[in-house]
Amino acid sequence: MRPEDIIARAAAVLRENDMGGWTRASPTLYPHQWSWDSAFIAIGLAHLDTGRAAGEIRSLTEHQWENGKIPHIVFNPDAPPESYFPGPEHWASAANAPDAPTGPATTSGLCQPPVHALAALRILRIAEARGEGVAEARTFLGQIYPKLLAWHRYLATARDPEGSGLVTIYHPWESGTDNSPRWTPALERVEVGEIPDYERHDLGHVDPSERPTGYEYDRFIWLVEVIKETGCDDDVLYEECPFLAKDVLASAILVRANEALLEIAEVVDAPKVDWATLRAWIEQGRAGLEECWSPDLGLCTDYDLRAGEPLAARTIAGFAPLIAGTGREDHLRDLLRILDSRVFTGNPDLRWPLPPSTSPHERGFRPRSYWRGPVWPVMNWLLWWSLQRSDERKRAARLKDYSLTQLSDGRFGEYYEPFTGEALGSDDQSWTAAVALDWLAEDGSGEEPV
Ligand code: 9WN
Repeated sequence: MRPEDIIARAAAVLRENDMGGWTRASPTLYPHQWSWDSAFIAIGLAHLDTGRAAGEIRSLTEHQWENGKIPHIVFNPDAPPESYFPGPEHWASAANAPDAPTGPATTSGLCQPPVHALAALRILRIAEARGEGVAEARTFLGQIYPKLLAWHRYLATARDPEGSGLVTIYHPWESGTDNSPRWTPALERVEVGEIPDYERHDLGHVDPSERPTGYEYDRFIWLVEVIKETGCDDDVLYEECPFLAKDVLASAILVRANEALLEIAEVVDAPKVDWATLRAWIEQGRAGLEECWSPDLGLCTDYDLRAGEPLAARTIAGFAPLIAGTGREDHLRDLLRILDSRVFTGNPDLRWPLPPSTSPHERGFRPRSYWRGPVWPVMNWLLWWSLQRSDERKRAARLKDYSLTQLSDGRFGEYYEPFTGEALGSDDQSWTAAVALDWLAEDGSGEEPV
């Protein structure tokens, strides 16, 4: 496929998944609105229509919880009950949680990594680069700013009562990298109680070898039961949730999101006290990530708060300091060395030198299984964006070029087998189409100066 054909197909995928003001994550497997998907989708949409991109974020934040949480799923009231599990009926009891929003649409009680402020700022920058819709984009930022500030405040307080600068999660779904070996030891420590009978609709859409196992799903569903039982109460979950972990990838994204929000604060002329708060959160986030450095792996590692020990695994999340654009010079050098090495993109058996979600050198590596090995275009985008910002332009360009080669099959797969390049999971995945649009944008917005 030529670049212009990729652009046309990607735009068609987003059109097809447009549910009228918000975008489903994919046509069959994921018929609802997912939080971090929407942020990436907005970045892609901005190249087609900045107003529609703003609408994507706006519609998501209409379902923000009273405590500031942006829910991980906003359920599509028109999706049939058998389309996704756990769906709105399953989460319905969480709708009675004191902080849950009122209104017809139900949400899940979890959250996902906070990419939203990055997307919101990109909408303005893209509008500026195109010379179109700038005033509207500024108005949008004015409206969205307090909501994003409340969201970040929730993460910095309820999800970090220790003031460590690191985001706590109660469920692997909150990390967005669900069955990654990052979480295996913590998940193995979870004792499953009584769970309702359930049917996995995902297995009707995708080959089971590409999805999490039954062992993992039982734990996922048990954790949902525990979380619902507490009314999604953060204080209680801190005491009782059998899975409680510090997530370095979400924390790195939060550092960048706080930087973006600081820029937005300037655009909307927010009170100076907010600027100081945002700066403090950025510093705290950087310091927290520094604490998670593993000299043995040359990567950053998550932390299991329940067991009181680091979760050592060679996964894409280990590049968190690079994503946050922070850390000691020697650590950043180590990260780049590991990225280029056989542990990640230098593995000679790879179809393209693109980072597998889990290193082929890791014990839990499975080349077809979801976050245990496949290459995820959206993660390539995040690394590409971070490399550019760290002035690693050559590496960034290489990552982008190979990613586009991968996507020239026109399937817009959710993830790809690292050795064969086969598209896996869902086809026509919205965020894959969105990042392709951003990579191929000719308005110069992707090359914004650091
Ligand atoms: C559970 C929608 C989402 C992504 C996640 C990805 C996957 C859901 C699932 O799909 O998770 O939230 O059912 O597997 O892991 O990152 O946001 O694309």
